[in-house]
Amino acid sequence: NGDTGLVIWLTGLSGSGKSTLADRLYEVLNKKLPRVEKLDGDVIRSYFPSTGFTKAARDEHIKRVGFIASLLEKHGVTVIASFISPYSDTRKLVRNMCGNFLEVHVKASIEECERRDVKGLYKKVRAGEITNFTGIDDPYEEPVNPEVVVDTEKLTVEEAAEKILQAISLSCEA
Ligand code: GGZ
Repeated sequence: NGDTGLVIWLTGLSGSGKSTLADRLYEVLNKKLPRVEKLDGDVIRSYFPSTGFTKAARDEHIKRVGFIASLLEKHGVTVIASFISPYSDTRKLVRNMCGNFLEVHVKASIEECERRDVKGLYKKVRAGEITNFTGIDDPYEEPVNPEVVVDTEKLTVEEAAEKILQAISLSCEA
């Protein structure tokens, strides 16, 4: 209803479509709700380049942004958070920090993500230039009971956004 905050947490592999979906959700929700903010892993990391990719580094990063999301939520902001956030325990921790929490698994197979290779990162991984890459030589723990799953190999960005909007009863059709 615009008064209560909400955290929409997008988790998924690099190249699964999190940022694209976050951009689209932001565009739509901004027209419907008074306060919307976006938190993106790649963007936030660009300000904190010393944050690495070990479990400890990822956990600290995710807890930090989860905390920020919870503060924004407390002030009635609808937060669209997109982070690989590969570890179940850390996602659970963030869920418990927040009040209204919608976990969205942005799902695409590792083969499809590598085929897309939007940023050429998978190519670098194969060339041995990047290690500890999620889904290749680092784990991605699939969400067991996410509120929403969007399969980006089957759905368009529009359809995926619509599925999330329906889950929060803010359908475009409504
Ligand atoms: C995973 C990596 C790695 C490694 C660089 N593993 O798809 P992108 O490129 O644009 O976004 C990814 C980003 C990961 O940031 P997150 O904050 O979402 O990750 S996490 O939640 O796990 O902390 C990817 C790029 O950084 N990238 N090296 N080794 N992704």
